[in-house]
Amino acid sequence: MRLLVTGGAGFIGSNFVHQVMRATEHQVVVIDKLTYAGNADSLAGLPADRLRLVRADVCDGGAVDGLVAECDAIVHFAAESHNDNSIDDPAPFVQTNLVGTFRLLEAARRHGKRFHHVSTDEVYGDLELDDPSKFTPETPYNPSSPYSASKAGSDMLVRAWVRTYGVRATISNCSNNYGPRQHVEKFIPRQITNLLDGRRPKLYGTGANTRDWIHVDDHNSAVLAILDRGRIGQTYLIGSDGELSNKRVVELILTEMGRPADEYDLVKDRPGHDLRYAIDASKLRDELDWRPAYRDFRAGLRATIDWYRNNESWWRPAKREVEARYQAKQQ
Ligand code: NAD
Ligand code: TDX
Repeated sequence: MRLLVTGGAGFIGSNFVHQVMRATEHQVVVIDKLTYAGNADSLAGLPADRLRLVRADVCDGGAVDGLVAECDAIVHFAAESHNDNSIDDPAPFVQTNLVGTFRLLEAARRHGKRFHHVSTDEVYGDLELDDPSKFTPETPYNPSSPYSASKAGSDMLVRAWVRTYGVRATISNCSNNYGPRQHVEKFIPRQITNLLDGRRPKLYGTGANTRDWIHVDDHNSAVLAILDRGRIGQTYLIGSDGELSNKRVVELILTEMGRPADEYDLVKDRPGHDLRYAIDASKLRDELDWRPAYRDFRAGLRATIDWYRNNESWWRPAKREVEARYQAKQQ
């Protein structure tokens, strides 16, 4: 197959391309705008005869049309992805996440191509800490931030293009990913690189907010399973039962990096901060027989810490500016 991977120079997209190269014989074209979040180095060393990187904007209808015409299937990762940035300036989120998805859907419709849309569990809003329920594909949409609202809107566009135009699309909504090549603005890489720089980890609010962590390779193996045998028009939730409070994650990072578990700072909370996410992935497991490979968060975290230790040249250029912006917001 010839896959068009949007956002393939970002965190999850680049790990997806690595996995496709390891586990399949597909050809890949990456379309990526290389925003602050994209890094061509994340694709370094992959076989040049199977991979092409095109620097273009998914909102550019002409560029998108030509690339979609040449592929068999589109896997759509490209997005503005950071909640904090969406609170500071929502405009690029509305543009890339809504208009970009619209352009891709129109091209998929014109050329009759298979489309997989990568989305987030944040479209469902949040759960109480003591609520025994988890998100399912039937949970009503209730997004909180400009980021999650723009992703919710993009999911709705996909659903409408399936029903009205018969576009052969699937959607996945995944929980929080961790692993190599994640931007230092995000929670886990920020704390690891803070410690490598001799700074203390920063927890928003009280640190009680809870996320459902999944290794990025497990997210991507699920995307490949859906692309291979998912039912058209269906939504699959991706998660691997990895619920942990932010405070617990910071304590684990500190311990794994040889520091006392209480050496962190509590900083200003995120406005509208979602309390808890939790995924029920039984549809994915039962229908597609998917299973996560990473069952031990602590082992995955250790490997992630090692990756940041060993790849300073990858993350160093972004670190100073990211921390200056957080500091200006007292975060
Ligand atoms: P990321 O910010 O690391 O990467 C996004 C990539 O998209 C970057 O390479 C960037 O250059 C590119 N991009 C941005 N705007 C573009 C545009 N207009 N045209 C072309 N390329 C553009 O994000 P990520 O964490 O890898 O997330 C990828 C996808 O997965 C997103 O759709 C996100 O909503 C979804 N998702 C992320 C998580 C998570 O935990 N990170 C969880 C669930 C779903
Ligand atoms: O320094 C920090 N301290 C802190 O306590 C940062 C950067 C974050 N946090 C908290 C906020 C969240 O509760 O940690 C949690 C995780 O934060 P992020 O890494 O910003 O992720 P989140 O907002 O949960 O969203 C992520 O998962 C869902 C991705 O960024 C989204 O793209 C994805 O859709």
